[in-house]
Amino acid sequence: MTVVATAGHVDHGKSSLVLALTGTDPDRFDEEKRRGLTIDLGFAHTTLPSGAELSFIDVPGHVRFLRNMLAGVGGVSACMFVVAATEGWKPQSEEHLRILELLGIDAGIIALTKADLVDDDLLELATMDVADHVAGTFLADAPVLPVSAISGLGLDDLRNELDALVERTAGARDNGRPRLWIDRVFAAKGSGTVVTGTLAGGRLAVDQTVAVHDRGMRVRALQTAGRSVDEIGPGNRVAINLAGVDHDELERGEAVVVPGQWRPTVRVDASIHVLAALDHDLSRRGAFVAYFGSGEHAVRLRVLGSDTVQPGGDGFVRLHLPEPLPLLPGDRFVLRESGRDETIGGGEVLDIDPIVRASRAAPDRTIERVVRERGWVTVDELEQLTGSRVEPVVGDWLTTDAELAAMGAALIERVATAGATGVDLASFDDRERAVLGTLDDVVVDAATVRPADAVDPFVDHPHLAVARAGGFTPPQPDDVDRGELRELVRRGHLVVRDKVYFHADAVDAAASVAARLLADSPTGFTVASFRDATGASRKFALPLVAELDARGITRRRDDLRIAGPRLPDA
Ligand SMILES: Nc1nc2c(ncn2[C@@H]2O[C@H](COP(=O)(O)OP(=O)(O)O)[C@@H](O)[C@H]2O)c(=O)[nH]1
Ligand SMILES: [Mg+2]
Repeated sequence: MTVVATAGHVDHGKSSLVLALTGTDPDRFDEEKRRGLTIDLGFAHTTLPSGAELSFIDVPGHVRFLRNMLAGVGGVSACMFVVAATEGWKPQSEEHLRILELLGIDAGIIALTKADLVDDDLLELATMDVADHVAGTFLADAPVLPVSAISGLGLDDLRNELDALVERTAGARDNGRPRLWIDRVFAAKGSGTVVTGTLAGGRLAVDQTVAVHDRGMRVRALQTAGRSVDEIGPGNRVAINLAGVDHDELERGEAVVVPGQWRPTVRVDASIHVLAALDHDLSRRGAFVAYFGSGEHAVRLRVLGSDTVQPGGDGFVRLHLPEPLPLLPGDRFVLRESGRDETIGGGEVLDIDPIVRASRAAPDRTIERVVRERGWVTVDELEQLTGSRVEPVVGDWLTTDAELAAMGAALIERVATAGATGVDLASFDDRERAVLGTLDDVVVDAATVRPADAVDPFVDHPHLAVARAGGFTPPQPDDVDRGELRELVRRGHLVVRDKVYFHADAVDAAASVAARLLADSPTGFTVASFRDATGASRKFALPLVAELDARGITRRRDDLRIAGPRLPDA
């Protein structure tokens, strides 16, 4: 489905043309029918000759209802621009064209209505008049079709041109991030709250949880073009029946989104183009309203860089919104001055969470800037900020080369200072741990980080397990390389005495045995009683006792061993 908005001066035949093309009168309200005047948005859909589906959003042309016009064109990608051949270009033709341009709408066709009321000469004049006014705009090459909603003149050609328009209008993008700016809210008999809008950015499905602001609700039913559907993709007019919310709790201008995918914001940096026809500069003085999506929001603004932007000029502004909106870079807006009731200009959101002071902000749409300004940002956070998902640099994080190098150096320093004892892994935060994993100069084992050169490569030597299992009676390490055996001893993993290689733990255990024996008989113990206590033969008991003597754990007095200065507690 392609959604097309009408545009053009009041009374030029927009609503009549939509009725003639679709059979649906877009003027929905009694007052509209009575006055013959569109006040609010109207909706109608039709199937084109090719079979393609097209939805119209019919907007009011009267300047007094411009805010409703803005709500209608906020979500469309193409327009049907209407100019009455009888009257030609009028002020609201001009303002609507400017607004469509500011919103970045880039496809459309022009219907020269009321062609039944003018002769060929006038028709030709009107055609030239229109061509003059759209020169240099996105409508410069658009077909101009004389039509009559009354006589039916040109309607078949118009339908074919609408088909061609649908063909050349880019399909809606699916980023897995649906957003529907609400343009109508009502209570439907028997089913409760219904909102309508043009779905963009992703799909919605029945039973899905959605949110407006931070309030959760459930999609109870979905309709498009009058049909019920279980699921609907972007680019369609959609009516959502919502469970869990009352119709008077919602209003036009709010957005239905999926919770957690957005970072609603009250402050954005944006580009701004000021209309050339404006008779004054844009400065912070004035009461402004900004139109985002289908909504109208009173905003405060500050021009970034210089203090003003001249008519016809481009600049940057920081906008302060009264309520958080789920925006992303690339969203377009129109800025009006409410006091003077005039359109100032419009632009594109560049940063939804500006963190640099306004005096120094230089917004653009690059990911690099967002990363640079923050130093560190997770890929999830970046997606909320920019709508783009990119590969992390380290862990879940993105950062600059300089930040990464600085943190790496600081971590190496911190670990080196701790030396071989190392630093508890728990004392590093998420980001530091991710960076530690990339450093060659440090080693992370279970819970400790050590300098790589302080890590003992012999701790896992296979013979250590054999020696430990041997306890007080270890096997001879005949199969171990002599050099390695020397290292194992030098590093304190093995203790050699009288050619027996004990595991260091066995010597500690022997010290405990000695302490126990001396607690029982403080006058001393014999090698025989030590042998009985350890269960080791004399061949092993003698070297063990000799080692204890050498360490000052025991001392020899005749045939007895008595307490030495290093005897542990029993
Ligand atoms: N003769 C003639 N009258 C038209 C045509 N289109 C609209 N009108 C009349 O012009 C008036 C305004 O039309 P409307 O569709 O409400 O204009 P809108 O304000 O642009 O929506 C109505 O009285 C219509 O009947 C047309 O093609 N030919
Ligand atoms: Mg109308």
